[in-house]
Amino acid sequence: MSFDPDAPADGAGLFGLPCTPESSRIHVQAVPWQATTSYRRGTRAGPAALAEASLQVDLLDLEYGDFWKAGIWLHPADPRIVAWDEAAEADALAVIASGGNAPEAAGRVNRLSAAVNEAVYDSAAQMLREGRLPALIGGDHSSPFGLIRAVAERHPGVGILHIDAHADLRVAYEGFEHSHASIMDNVLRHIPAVSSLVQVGIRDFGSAELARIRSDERITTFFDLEMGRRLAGGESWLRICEQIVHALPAEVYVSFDVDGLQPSLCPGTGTPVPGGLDWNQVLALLATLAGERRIVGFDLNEIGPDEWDGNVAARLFYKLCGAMLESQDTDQK
Ligand SMILES: [Mn+2]
Repeated sequence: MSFDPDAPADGAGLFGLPCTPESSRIHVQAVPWQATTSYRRGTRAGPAALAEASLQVDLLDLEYGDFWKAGIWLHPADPRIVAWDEAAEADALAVIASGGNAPEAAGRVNRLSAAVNEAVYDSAAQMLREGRLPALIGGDHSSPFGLIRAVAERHPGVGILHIDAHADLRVAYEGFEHSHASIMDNVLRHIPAVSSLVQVGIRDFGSAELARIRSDERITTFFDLEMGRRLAGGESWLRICEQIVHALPAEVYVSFDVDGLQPSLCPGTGTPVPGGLDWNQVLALLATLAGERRIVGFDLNEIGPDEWDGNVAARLFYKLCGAMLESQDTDQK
Protein backbone atom coordinates (compact mmCIF):
# COMPACT_ATOMS: atom_id res chain seq x y z
CA MET A 1 0.00 0.00 0.00
CA SER A 2 1.46 3.36 -0.96
CA PHE A 3 1.00 6.26 1.45
CA ASP A 4 2.11 9.85 0.97
CA PRO A 5 2.48 11.57 4.36
CA ASP A 6 2.45 14.98 2.67
CA ALA A 7 -0.82 14.42 0.82
CA PRO A 8 -4.13 15.65 2.26
CA ALA A 9 -5.63 13.04 4.58
CA ASP A 10 -8.18 10.87 2.85
CA GLY A 11 -10.26 10.42 5.97
CA ALA A 12 -8.93 7.01 6.95
CA GLY A 13 -8.07 6.57 10.64
CA LEU A 14 -6.59 8.93 13.21
CA PHE A 15 -4.31 11.49 11.44
CA GLY A 16 -5.37 9.89 8.15
CA LEU A 17 -2.92 7.05 8.72
CA PRO A 18 -3.36 3.79 6.82
CA CYS A 19 -2.99 1.68 9.96
CA THR A 20 -4.32 -1.70 10.92
CA PRO A 21 -4.67 -2.85 14.54
CA GLU A 22 -2.08 -5.55 13.91
CA SER A 23 0.52 -3.16 12.50
CA SER A 24 0.08 -0.38 15.08
CA ARG A 25 2.41 0.00 18.06
CA ILE A 26 0.17 2.58 19.76
CA HIS A 27 -3.42 1.57 20.51
CA VAL A 28 -5.87 4.27 21.54
CA GLN A 29 -9.23 4.02 23.24
CA ALA A 30 -11.76 6.84 23.11
CA VAL A 31 -13.86 7.31 26.26
CA PRO A 32 -16.72 9.73 25.52
CA TRP A 33 -17.80 9.91 29.18
CA GLN A 34 -18.71 13.19 30.90
CA ALA A 35 -21.11 12.19 33.67
CA THR A 36 -19.18 13.86 36.49
CA THR A 37 -18.35 17.07 34.60
CA SER A 38 -19.44 19.73 37.06
CA TYR A 39 -19.24 23.06 35.26
CA ARG A 40 -19.39 23.22 31.47
CA ARG A 41 -20.39 20.02 29.73
CA GLY A 42 -19.41 18.77 26.26
CA THR A 43 -16.21 16.79 26.87
CA ARG A 44 -17.99 13.61 25.74
CA ALA A 45 -17.50 15.03 22.22
CA GLY A 46 -13.76 15.55 22.81
CA PRO A 47 -12.61 12.32 21.16
CA ALA A 48 -14.63 13.07 18.02
CA ALA A 49 -13.32 16.66 17.88
CA LEU A 50 -9.75 15.39 18.19
CA ALA A 51 -10.22 12.69 15.56
CA GLU A 52 -11.74 15.10 13.05
CA ALA A 53 -9.03 17.74 13.58
CA SER A 54 -6.30 15.08 13.39
CA LEU A 55 -6.76 14.88 9.63
CA GLN A 56 -5.24 18.39 9.34
CA VAL A 57 -2.03 17.58 11.26
CA ASP A 58 1.14 17.41 9.16
CA LEU A 59 2.84 14.11 9.91
CA LEU A 60 6.44 15.27 9.61
CA ASP A 61 7.68 16.17 13.08
CA LEU A 62 10.88 18.11 13.70
CA GLU A 63 11.35 16.62 17.16
CA TYR A 64 10.37 13.00 16.72
CA GLY A 65 10.78 12.36 12.99
CA ASP A 66 8.54 9.99 11.05
CA PHE A 67 7.23 8.15 14.10
CA TRP A 68 3.80 7.82 12.50
CA LYS A 69 5.22 4.76 10.71
CA ALA A 70 4.95 2.89 14.03
CA GLY A 71 1.17 3.08 13.62
CA ILE A 72 -1.50 4.74 15.77
CA TRP A 73 -4.73 2.75 15.92
CA LEU A 74 -7.91 4.27 17.35
CA HIS A 75 -10.38 1.64 18.50
CA PRO A 76 -14.03 2.47 17.85
CA ALA A 77 -15.61 3.87 21.03
CA ASP A 78 -17.09 1.11 23.19
CA PRO A 79 -20.86 1.36 22.54
CA ARG A 80 -21.51 0.39 26.16
CA ILE A 81 -19.66 3.49 27.38
CA VAL A 82 -21.68 5.68 25.01
CA ALA A 83 -24.87 4.13 26.40
CA TRP A 84 -23.73 4.46 30.04
CA ASP A 85 -22.89 8.12 29.48
CA GLU A 86 -26.40 8.76 28.15
CA ALA A 87 -27.93 6.73 30.96
CA ALA A 88 -26.01 8.74 33.57
CA GLU A 89 -26.86 12.18 32.19
CA ALA A 90 -30.15 12.93 33.97
CA ASP A 91 -28.97 11.57 37.32
CA ALA A 92 -25.64 13.39 37.04
CA LEU A 93 -27.34 16.73 36.34
CA ALA A 94 -29.71 16.16 39.27
CA VAL A 95 -26.76 15.47 41.58
CA ILE A 96 -24.91 18.59 40.43
CA ALA A 97 -28.04 20.77 40.71
CA SER A 98 -28.61 19.51 44.26
CA GLY A 99 -25.09 20.46 45.30
CA GLY A 100 -24.25 16.85 46.01
CA ASN A 101 -27.37 16.10 48.05
CA ALA A 102 -28.95 13.46 45.85
CA PRO A 103 -27.49 10.20 47.15
CA GLU A 104 -29.73 7.83 45.22
CA ALA A 105 -28.98 9.49 41.88
CA ALA A 106 -25.28 9.69 42.81
CA GLY A 107 -25.34 5.99 43.61
CA ARG A 108 -26.64 5.18 40.15
CA VAL A 109 -23.95 7.36 38.54
CA ASN A 110 -21.31 5.71 40.74
CA ARG A 111 -22.34 2.27 39.52
CA LEU A 112 -22.04 3.42 35.90
CA SER A 113 -18.64 5.00 36.66
CA ALA A 114 -17.47 1.66 38.03
CA ALA A 115 -18.66 -0.03 34.84
CA VAL A 116 -16.72 2.48 32.72
CA ASN A 117 -13.61 1.87 34.82
CA GLU A 118 -13.91 -1.89 34.30
CA ALA A 119 -14.47 -1.56 30.53
CA VAL A 120 -11.48 0.77 30.15
CA TYR A 121 -9.35 -1.55 32.28
CA ASP A 122 -10.29 -4.62 30.22
CA SER A 123 -9.51 -2.85 26.95
CA ALA A 124 -6.20 -1.53 28.28
CA ALA A 125 -5.18 -4.89 29.73
CA GLN A 126 -5.77 -6.48 26.33
CA MET A 127 -3.57 -3.85 24.64
CA LEU A 128 -0.80 -4.45 27.18
CA ARG A 129 -1.00 -8.24 26.73
CA GLU A 130 -0.47 -7.67 23.00
CA GLY A 131 2.58 -5.50 23.71
CA ARG A 132 0.96 -2.27 22.52
CA LEU A 133 1.66 1.16 23.93
CA PRO A 134 -1.70 2.32 25.34
CA ALA A 135 -3.28 5.77 25.07
CA LEU A 136 -6.70 7.19 25.87
CA ILE A 137 -8.75 10.18 24.76
CA GLY A 138 -11.37 11.52 27.25
CA GLY A 139 -13.95 12.34 28.25
CA ASP A 140 -13.82 13.90 31.69
CA HIS A 141 -10.78 13.27 33.86
CA SER A 142 -12.37 10.27 35.56
CA SER A 143 -12.11 8.43 32.21
CA PRO A 144 -8.54 7.04 32.45
CA PHE A 145 -8.79 5.33 35.89
CA GLY A 146 -9.00 1.84 34.36
CA LEU A 147 -6.07 2.51 32.04
CA ILE A 148 -3.89 3.77 34.90
CA ARG A 149 -4.79 0.64 36.90
CA ALA A 150 -3.84 -1.65 34.00
CA VAL A 151 -0.57 0.22 33.34
CA ALA A 152 0.39 0.13 37.03
CA GLU A 153 -0.20 -3.63 37.20
CA ARG A 154 2.09 -4.05 34.20
CA HIS A 155 4.66 -1.51 35.41
CA PRO A 156 4.72 -1.56 39.22
CA GLY A 157 6.38 1.54 40.65
CA VAL A 158 5.23 3.70 37.75
CA GLY A 159 5.02 7.44 38.41
CA ILE A 160 2.37 9.76 37.06
CA LEU A 161 3.14 13.09 35.42
CA HIS A 162 -0.14 14.95 35.94
CA ILE A 163 -0.56 18.16 33.94
CA ASP A 164 -3.68 20.02 35.05
CA ALA A 165 -5.04 23.30 36.40
CA HIS A 166 -6.64 21.33 39.23
CA ALA A 167 -5.09 19.08 41.86
CA ASP A 168 -7.86 16.45 41.38
CA LEU A 169 -7.26 15.22 44.94
CA ARG A 170 -10.78 15.66 46.30
CA VAL A 171 -12.08 12.73 48.31
CA ALA A 172 -15.15 12.26 46.10
CA TYR A 173 -16.88 15.39 44.81
CA GLU A 174 -20.57 16.29 44.70
CA GLY A 175 -21.34 12.72 45.77
CA PHE A 176 -19.49 11.19 42.83
CA GLU A 177 -16.97 8.57 43.97
CA HIS A 178 -15.24 8.69 40.59
CA SER A 179 -15.41 12.41 39.96
CA HIS A 180 -13.11 14.17 37.51
CA ALA A 181 -12.00 16.18 40.57
CA SER A 182 -11.04 12.99 42.45
CA ILE A 183 -9.08 11.06 39.85
CA MET A 184 -5.68 11.38 41.53
CA ASP A 185 -7.10 10.70 44.99
CA ASN A 186 -8.64 7.54 43.59
CA VAL A 187 -5.38 6.58 41.89
CA LEU A 188 -3.32 7.03 45.08
CA ARG A 189 -5.99 5.37 47.22
CA HIS A 190 -6.80 2.34 45.06
CA ILE A 191 -3.70 1.70 42.91
CA PRO A 192 -0.79 1.09 45.29
CA ALA A 193 1.53 0.16 42.40
CA VAL A 194 1.64 3.87 41.50
CA SER A 195 4.71 5.09 43.36
CA SER A 196 4.51 8.82 42.83
CA LEU A 197 2.42 11.67 41.49
CA VAL A 198 4.13 14.73 40.01
CA GLN A 199 1.72 17.57 39.29
CA VAL A 200 2.43 20.49 36.95
CA GLY A 201 0.44 23.65 36.27
CA ILE A 202 -1.77 23.36 39.36
CA ARG A 203 -3.60 26.59 40.17
CA ASP A 204 -7.07 25.66 41.48
CA PHE A 205 -7.51 23.51 44.60
CA GLY A 206 -9.13 23.38 48.01
CA SER A 207 -7.59 23.54 51.48
CA ALA A 208 -7.90 19.78 52.05
CA GLU A 209 -6.17 19.16 48.73
CA LEU A 210 -3.33 21.52 49.68
CA ALA A 211 -2.95 19.75 53.04
CA ARG A 212 -2.80 16.43 51.18
CA ILE A 213 -0.13 17.77 48.81
CA ARG A 214 1.92 18.95 51.78
CA SER A 215 1.59 15.70 53.75
CA ASP A 216 1.65 12.86 51.20
CA GLU A 217 5.24 11.97 50.35
CA ARG A 218 4.18 10.44 47.07
CA ILE A 219 3.01 13.83 45.75
CA THR A 220 5.25 16.54 44.29
CA THR A 221 3.39 19.59 42.99
CA PHE A 222 4.81 22.27 40.72
CA PHE A 223 2.25 25.03 41.29
CA ASP A 224 1.61 27.35 38.36
CA LEU A 225 2.18 30.37 40.59
CA GLU A 226 5.58 29.17 41.74
CA MET A 227 6.71 28.25 38.23
CA GLY A 228 5.56 31.64 36.96
CA ARG A 229 7.53 33.43 39.68
CA ARG A 230 10.66 31.44 38.93
CA LEU A 231 10.38 32.26 35.23
CA ALA A 232 9.76 35.92 36.03
CA GLY A 233 12.89 35.86 38.18
CA GLY A 234 14.98 34.70 35.25
CA GLU A 235 15.13 30.92 35.74
CA SER A 236 15.01 28.89 32.57
CA TRP A 237 12.08 26.69 31.69
CA LEU A 238 14.42 23.86 30.78
CA ARG A 239 15.80 23.87 34.31
CA ILE A 240 12.27 23.59 35.70
CA CYS A 241 11.57 20.76 33.22
CA GLU A 242 14.64 18.90 34.52
CA GLN A 243 13.38 19.23 38.09
CA ILE A 244 9.94 17.96 37.12
CA VAL A 245 11.36 14.94 35.29
CA HIS A 246 13.86 14.15 38.03
CA ALA A 247 10.98 13.90 40.51
CA LEU A 248 9.68 10.94 38.47
CA PRO A 249 10.80 7.28 38.47
CA ALA A 250 12.13 5.41 35.43
CA GLU A 251 8.67 4.56 34.06
CA VAL A 252 6.11 7.31 33.67
CA TYR A 253 2.44 7.51 32.77
CA VAL A 254 1.28 10.95 31.56
CA SER A 255 -2.22 12.11 32.55
CA PHE A 256 -2.84 15.32 30.65
CA ASP A 257 -5.88 17.48 31.38
CA VAL A 258 -5.99 20.10 28.62
CA ASP A 259 -6.98 22.73 31.18
CA GLY A 260 -3.36 22.58 32.36
CA LEU A 261 -2.69 24.62 29.22
CA GLN A 262 -3.38 28.32 28.91
CA PRO A 263 -7.14 28.73 28.37
CA SER A 264 -6.59 30.19 24.89
CA LEU A 265 -5.47 26.66 23.91
CA CYS A 266 -8.51 24.92 25.43
CA PRO A 267 -11.39 27.44 25.49
CA GLY A 268 -14.10 24.76 25.38
CA THR A 269 -12.79 22.61 28.23
CA GLY A 270 -15.02 21.87 31.23
CA THR A 271 -13.34 24.08 33.85
CA PRO A 272 -10.90 26.60 32.30
CA VAL A 273 -8.61 28.59 34.64
CA PRO A 274 -6.32 31.55 33.80
CA GLY A 275 -2.59 30.86 33.81
CA GLY A 276 -1.15 27.56 32.67
CA LEU A 277 1.44 26.21 30.28
CA ASP A 278 2.01 27.63 26.85
CA TRP A 279 2.49 25.42 23.81
CA ASN A 280 6.26 25.46 23.58
CA GLN A 281 6.64 24.93 27.31
CA VAL A 282 4.65 21.72 26.97
CA LEU A 283 6.78 20.55 24.05
CA ALA A 284 9.99 21.20 26.01
CA LEU A 285 8.64 19.31 29.01
CA LEU A 286 7.62 16.31 26.88
CA ALA A 287 10.97 16.27 25.09
CA THR A 288 12.84 16.36 28.41
CA LEU A 289 10.68 13.54 29.71
CA ALA A 290 11.15 11.44 26.56
CA GLY A 291 14.91 11.89 26.77
CA GLU A 292 15.25 10.79 30.37
CA ARG A 293 12.38 8.46 31.24
CA ARG A 294 10.24 5.77 29.58
CA ILE A 295 6.63 6.76 28.89
CA VAL A 296 4.47 3.64 29.34
CA GLY A 297 1.06 5.13 28.52
CA PHE A 298 -0.88 8.38 28.54
CA ASP A 299 -4.29 10.00 28.47
CA LEU A 300 -5.47 13.34 27.13
CA ASN A 301 -8.73 14.42 28.69
CA GLU A 302 -11.29 17.22 29.24
CA ILE A 303 -11.11 18.17 25.55
CA GLY A 304 -13.84 20.62 24.57
CA PRO A 305 -16.16 19.86 21.65
CA ASP A 306 -15.19 22.84 19.48
CA GLU A 307 -12.99 22.95 16.39
CA TRP A 308 -10.09 24.86 17.98
CA ASP A 309 -10.08 22.60 21.05
CA GLY A 310 -9.97 19.60 18.72
CA ASN A 311 -7.16 21.14 16.69
CA VAL A 312 -4.93 21.80 19.72
CA ALA A 313 -5.76 18.41 21.25
CA ALA A 314 -4.96 16.56 18.01
CA ARG A 315 -1.55 18.21 17.78
CA LEU A 316 -0.85 17.60 21.47
CA PHE A 317 -1.94 13.98 21.13
CA TYR A 318 0.42 13.57 18.17
CA LYS A 319 3.32 15.01 20.19
CA LEU A 320 2.50 12.69 23.09
CA CYS A 321 2.63 9.72 20.70
CA GLY A 322 5.99 10.90 19.37
CA ALA A 323 7.39 11.41 22.87
CA MET A 324 6.17 7.98 24.01
CA LEU A 325 7.76 6.22 21.03
CA GLU A 326 11.00 8.20 21.39
CA SER A 327 11.16 7.31 25.08
CA GLN A 328 11.15 3.57 24.37
CA ASP A 329 14.81 3.81 23.46
CA THR A 330 16.01 3.06 26.96
CA ASP A 331 19.74 3.54 26.48
CA GLN A 332 21.18 5.40 29.45
CA LYS A 333 17.87 5.62 31.26
MN1 LIG B 1 -8.18 17.15 35.90
